[in-house]
Amino acid sequence: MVLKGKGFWVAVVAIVVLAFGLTGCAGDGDGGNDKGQGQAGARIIGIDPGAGIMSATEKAIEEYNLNVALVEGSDATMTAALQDAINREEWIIVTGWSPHWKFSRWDLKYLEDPKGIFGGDETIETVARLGLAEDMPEVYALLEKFSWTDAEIGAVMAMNMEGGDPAENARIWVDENQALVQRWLPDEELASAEKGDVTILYVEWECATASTHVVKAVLEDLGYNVEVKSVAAALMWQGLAQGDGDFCTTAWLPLTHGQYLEEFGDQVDIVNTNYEGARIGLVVPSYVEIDSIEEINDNMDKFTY
Ligand code: PBE
Repeated sequence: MVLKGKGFWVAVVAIVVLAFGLTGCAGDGDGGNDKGQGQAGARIIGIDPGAGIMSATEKAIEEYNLNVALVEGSDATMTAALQDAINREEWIIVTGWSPHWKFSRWDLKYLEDPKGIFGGDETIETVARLGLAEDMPEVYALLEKFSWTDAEIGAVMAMNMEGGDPAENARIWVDENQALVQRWLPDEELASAEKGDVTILYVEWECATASTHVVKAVLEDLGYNVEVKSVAAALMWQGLAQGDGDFCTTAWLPLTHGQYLEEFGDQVDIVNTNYEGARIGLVVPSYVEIDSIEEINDNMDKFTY
């Protein structure tokens, strides 16, 4: 039996460690596709676990009997994965929704959902804590009027997509869009002499980031001191129910946040619809050659992302 010297084993260990280290780095540089480039087997790139679209997707996986894993992440990791897959024309499925800037950045499509798991048209609602109407009538009156179109929220989301600080982008947009902003402003007689502190709760979804910071900028122009707090979806609803925040501009109904409405509906104030025609579903790049969720199982080997 030949015994190797200490130096030999040190070298072996070093090579093994180095090899693992290098593979690990290559994986990271890949843009986070830990499945490994080109490996078959579908998975759905999801977002934060409390998002309504995540529970809807879990339901879809069950109802369509999909043989896929749902990966948790965030809006930001989902769009990074899309970018990464599209760069290589790999087949990828993500949890997708509109309004979102991803549809102006890339050519994408919703997969048909014949079972209707993802619902139909949704509205985005402004929801306040109970008592805000009495405590801050001027703020409440603004919330009753705040609503905008796809083009309007789209313009703000596009600025955020390009980069920069969402608060600064919203400030610029509000300054440049005074015609619309004036229509949201409360009647003069509601202007309170005593302004105060306002806390807006939101989740870091692009649409929510855009609307939250725009309303913040408008309230600041009215003289309020505004704090925006990013939280998990469940904590946004719970926070409003408990009065930890004053309002949010990003409650999706009837389906997406239906479970939260059921739990907290009688402890909050649904103030106004601020956006119509929102939608959630499973989204793929247009080059993916299937059109329906029902076709996923038969094309498993093509989903390499
Ligand atoms: N979204 C965006 C959220 C609501 C806003 C569709 C990702 C959700 O699924 O809860």
